[in-house]
Amino acid sequence: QERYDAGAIEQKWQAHWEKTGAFKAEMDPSRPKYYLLEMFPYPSGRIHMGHVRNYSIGDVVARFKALQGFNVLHPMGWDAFGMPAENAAIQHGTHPARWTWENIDNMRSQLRKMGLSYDWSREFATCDEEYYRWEQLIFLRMLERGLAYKKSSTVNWCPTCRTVLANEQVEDDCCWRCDSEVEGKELEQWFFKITDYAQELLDEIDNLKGWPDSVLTMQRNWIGRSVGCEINFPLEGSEKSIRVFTTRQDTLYGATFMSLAPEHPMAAELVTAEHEQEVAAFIAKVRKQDKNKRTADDYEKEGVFTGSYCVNPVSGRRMPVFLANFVLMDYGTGAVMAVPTHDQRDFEFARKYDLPLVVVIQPEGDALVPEQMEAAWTGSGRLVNSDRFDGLDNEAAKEQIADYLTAEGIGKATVNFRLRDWGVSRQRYWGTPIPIIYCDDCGTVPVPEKDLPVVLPQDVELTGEGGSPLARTESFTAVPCPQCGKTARRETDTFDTFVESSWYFARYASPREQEAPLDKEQVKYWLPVDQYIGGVEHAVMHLLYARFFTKILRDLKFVEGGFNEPFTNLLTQGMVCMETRSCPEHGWLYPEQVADGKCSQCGQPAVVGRTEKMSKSKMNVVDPDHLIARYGADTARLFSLFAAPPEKDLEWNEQGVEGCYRFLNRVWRAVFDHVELLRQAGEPEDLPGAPRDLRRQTHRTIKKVTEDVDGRFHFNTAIAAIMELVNAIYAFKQAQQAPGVMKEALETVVRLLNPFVPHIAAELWCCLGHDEELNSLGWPAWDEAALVEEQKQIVVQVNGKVRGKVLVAADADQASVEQAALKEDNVARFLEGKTVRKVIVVPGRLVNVVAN
Ligand code: ANZ
Ligand code: ZN
Repeated sequence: QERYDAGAIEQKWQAHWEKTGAFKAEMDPSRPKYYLLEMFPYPSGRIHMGHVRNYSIGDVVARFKALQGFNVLHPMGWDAFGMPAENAAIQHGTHPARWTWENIDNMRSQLRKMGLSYDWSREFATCDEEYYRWEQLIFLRMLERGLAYKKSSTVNWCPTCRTVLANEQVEDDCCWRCDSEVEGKELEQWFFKITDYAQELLDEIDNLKGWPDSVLTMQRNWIGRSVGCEINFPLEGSEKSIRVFTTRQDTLYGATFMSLAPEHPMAAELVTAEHEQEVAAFIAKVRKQDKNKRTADDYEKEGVFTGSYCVNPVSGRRMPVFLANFVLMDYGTGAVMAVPTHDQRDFEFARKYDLPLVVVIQPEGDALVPEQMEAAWTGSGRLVNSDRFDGLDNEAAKEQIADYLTAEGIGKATVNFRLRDWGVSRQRYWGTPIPIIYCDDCGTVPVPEKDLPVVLPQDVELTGEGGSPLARTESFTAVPCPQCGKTARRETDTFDTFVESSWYFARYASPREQEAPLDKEQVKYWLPVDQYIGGVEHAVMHLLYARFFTKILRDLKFVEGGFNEPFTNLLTQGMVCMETRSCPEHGWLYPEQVADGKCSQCGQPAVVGRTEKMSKSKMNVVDPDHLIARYGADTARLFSLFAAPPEKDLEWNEQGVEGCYRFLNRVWRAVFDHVELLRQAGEPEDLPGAPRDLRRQTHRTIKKVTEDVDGRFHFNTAIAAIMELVNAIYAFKQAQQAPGVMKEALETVVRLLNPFVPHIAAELWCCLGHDEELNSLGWPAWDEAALVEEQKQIVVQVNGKVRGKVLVAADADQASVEQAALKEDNVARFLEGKTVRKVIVVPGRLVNVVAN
């Protein structure tokens, strides 16, 4: 008998699949397609258990769908631009390109060892010129349509390093390299007009039935539609007015002061000479505060009086104009009418600066008294102190006041979105060059399409100082102006890497297309992605940008045929977690640094800490390579699928892995123990008792696994059912009498295991004497008839009246049915003292006892 040698089997089948092009996808309009995609990895160096889990999940679905007869597209590639490559270059002196390609080679070979059913012929990396050139084209077309534009915006600036920092490079408001305090700096940057699509992106969320609700909610909140009014407040002693955005126009009569963002363009002209110094100091202070923190509820609310006043347009009240740190310039109009009685931030602000409170919403019960309020009343109520609107319910008042403002020309109803345009400029080297040229005479000139791609130069000097190395690379920046021919300068910013990941899924349909970003025919056939799988950390940005780009591609006519939303179904898988362990002397410990619960360096007991997401920083990681070398890819796959449902966190444990390995060995032995017998066996015999029971379990397992996997991803329960079937096979003692039943059961195990552990399944199939490949066989179907319970319920009547029910074997003969009926407790009671004259048996249904 052969031993289960995972390594040898896996190599053999991986080579076989590669040679036969087993997973190569070809457009075939006669067959239904299924496009399965896992979020492509960033080539950071090595794959980790999170990848193993993500790709194992995807691979089950891809293989299952293929077995079901779908024409499956399952591609893989690399999200290859980004900062880590640049950082590695600065720290270790390797070129980002070299670092990236080496990592890709590494990770590709790691992934290959997992036996994933990818169509590798479609592989690409986003740093391929052949990919990003099309991104540059899309950008130029967006520019033509006004969907890309340039405006000034604030970036993180390190005054010491004299460089722009990405958000990830700012730690506690300080530069990650030199620790000096980061400043905001205004720079001209490129933006994509995603706000044009805000309403559509919001509306179509309702159609994304195959997405988790939590993700949809996050997208809704991110888009953040608010319905309210814009209202003009005339400035005292001026023709001008300040415009505010409010969702609470019902509180308008309670507005007692005005709060502007410190960045508000009118701020300067509003400041009176007397307040100039104080205001300047305040603006400088706020500039250093983090925008995201400034608006948080628990952030200290601060402001400064400008010296100017405006007028409440309905109450006529004189309102002092303040600058306040919690008002942001890039939301609404950058100005807030402050209603301290009904807005908590305004309340705190008013208490701090001693500003007046006027109650305008009166809740049911005790009347609010401004002097006694401890917090703003933000609930509902009836209007008071509001002139003609007094007594109205505040929801009704919102509408009526909006109408009134429109009629009086004071304001109007508006909708406001939280979503901002997408800033895509990055002052980085390792990214897609933005195809723009600046000419002193002609201004901003797009690179002509015929001159694409603008290739990212390789010979740059990466020092990490003084901004983007592209800006210092003369051979790149100096370029003749396409319009006048005079020497001009190239744009040296590159795109945010989220741009590449916003359309890669479409490029997989025609990855080698030479004439356009996408081949329309291919896209029409393959897209949308039927099932997308990835981490929930991408719930907002990546998924929203991908949805936005799909609409851009549609509107720019790069695709046709109603391709409108990129991902029909979305599965967000949980994290892979593991216990952390540390030594009082040596800090965090890798699992292999702990032996018998002790630190292997000093022998002190290792302290078991919290179970957390696997991460190198806490050393609670398992290297997939080691795992595969020790147990094989099939065990690694099986464990990541069996240990938890995909959307839940998975806790790593060695015993679980061992258990999966033992199970595969058990399957292996079950086959080899019977291999001779099975080669001769024929169709399953129809024998009562144990053979029929095993048959029934076989078909029930097919049904359960099919239903658990198909669209539900309950892999853990599916695998558990297969394990039970294997137990039943071991318990079956009639293999000699019913070899056909045994054969059916064992072959079913192999076929059901195929999507989960494809190597061992293929090998066992072969060993069972089949020439035909397992993958060409299709997914097994269950036989309804075989599912039927062996026992049947029979109704028992005495003289035509129902007196009881009995369970009998479905194929029981008349005599035994009759006996069982007469013995039934209740029936027996009715027959007491009577003589049975006749027993009529209607097979499978009913027994009538005639007695008197
Ligand atoms: C007056 C008012 C009274 C407000 C009241 C609320 C309660 P959402 O729902 O998020 O859209 N606001 C408007 N622009 C702002 C800005 N640039 N920075 C900070 N806050 C701003 O919130 C809309 C509310 O947020 C607006 O309604 C405004 O305060 C504030 F009892 O106006 B409200
Ligand atoms: Zn610095």
